[in-house]
Amino acid sequence: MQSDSVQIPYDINAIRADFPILAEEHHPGVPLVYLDSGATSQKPLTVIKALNRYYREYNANVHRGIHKLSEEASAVYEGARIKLKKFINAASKREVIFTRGTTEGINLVAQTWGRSQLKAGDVILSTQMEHHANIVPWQLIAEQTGAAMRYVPILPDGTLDMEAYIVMLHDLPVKMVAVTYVSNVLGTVNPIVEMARMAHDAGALMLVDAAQASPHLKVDVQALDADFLAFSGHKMCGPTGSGVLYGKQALLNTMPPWMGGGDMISKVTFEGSSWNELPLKFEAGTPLIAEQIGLGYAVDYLNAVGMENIHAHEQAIISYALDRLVELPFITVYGPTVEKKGAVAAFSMQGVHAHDVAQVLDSQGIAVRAGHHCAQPLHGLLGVSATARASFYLYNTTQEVDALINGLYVVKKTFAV
Ligand code: C6P
Repeated sequence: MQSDSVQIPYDINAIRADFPILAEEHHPGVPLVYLDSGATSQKPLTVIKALNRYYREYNANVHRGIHKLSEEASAVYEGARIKLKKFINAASKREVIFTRGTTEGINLVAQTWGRSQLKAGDVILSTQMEHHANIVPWQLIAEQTGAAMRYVPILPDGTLDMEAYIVMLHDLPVKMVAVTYVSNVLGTVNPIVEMARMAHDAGALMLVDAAQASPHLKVDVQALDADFLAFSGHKMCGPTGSGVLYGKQALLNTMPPWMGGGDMISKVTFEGSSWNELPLKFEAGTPLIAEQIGLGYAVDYLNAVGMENIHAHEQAIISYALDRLVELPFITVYGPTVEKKGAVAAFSMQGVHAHDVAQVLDSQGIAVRAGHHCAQPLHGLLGVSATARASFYLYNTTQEVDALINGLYVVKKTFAV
């Protein structure tokens, strides 16, 4: 199949022009084919300019000064929070806690909700397809509280074993279900609405790792009925160091703070302290001001393109990529078929290590990720120590998929396999 058979529902050239790095050469004379947005996305000019404008025109600390600069910085920073609230359809801006990203958000819940609620014998139920960020924070708190970790198995097609999930919820004293919305390796899109309903029926809470969902899908926390949901700004056109933890207000109110310091307090004496209102109770110290402001601009950008359009475009790209990859008998692609998959294709090549695949692709201007993608237990189940991964975003084209396929033939020839 050739690339012109796919209809792109929006002006891909105009979108690509918004991302200056895409016009750069990767090596002299070799254009960049960026297929690593799962690791971090590229940034549109509006976000780059927003960072520049903050530092040039109104750089000041927030929530502190009464001078004009600080008031302006505070207003734009809090304005970003409102944009994020709308983006995920939270009921209140108090439910939007700014974090450095998904990892910090999950650690926050583990160390505050977990520390105050878990006890010996309780079960934290995660899955076999999680990123380390949704395993290790729970292992740490399990060790500290005596709670136990269990993992919902995956089926051979790379989807969750929902029957096993139901049995585990029924048989085990599960207090928290910690699940990824979209797997960063398999691309599996999990049925979060159904899983949250089942978790709640069993008396458990649900935390959703939305790191690979918020850039690509319309995330509606009220429709999902997630108790907590964490994501990273840098994967959705925003700056590194930006991100959000969403939590239901009633839960956040009962949780003790995590980090202590400035901004998170109401009153401090030598004898003790009391806490600020939400969300500041969980935002100790000077926050990542420019970064969260930049994330607000990223949300404006994604909204302007339209999350539905982005999703449709990516579905066309991943569908085309999967069709082309199966043409290559020396490639194994992991994860479900396109109906249950996000814009991620992790694969291995017979007889060639993933790092070598990535290196030869890189020499042709094609940037993919290679390794365990911070999902070592999953790779253990797949029976490989590493995979190569192409991950797509709103600016990728079918021509870039063709470049990947041609590049893989070059890899095959290079290693004579
Ligand atoms: N995955 C990848 O290449 P941070 O690092 O906090 O922004 O995001 C962590 C994280 C959590 N969950 C999932 C599903 C993820 O994919 C990631 C980040 C990147 O796959 C970097 S390891």
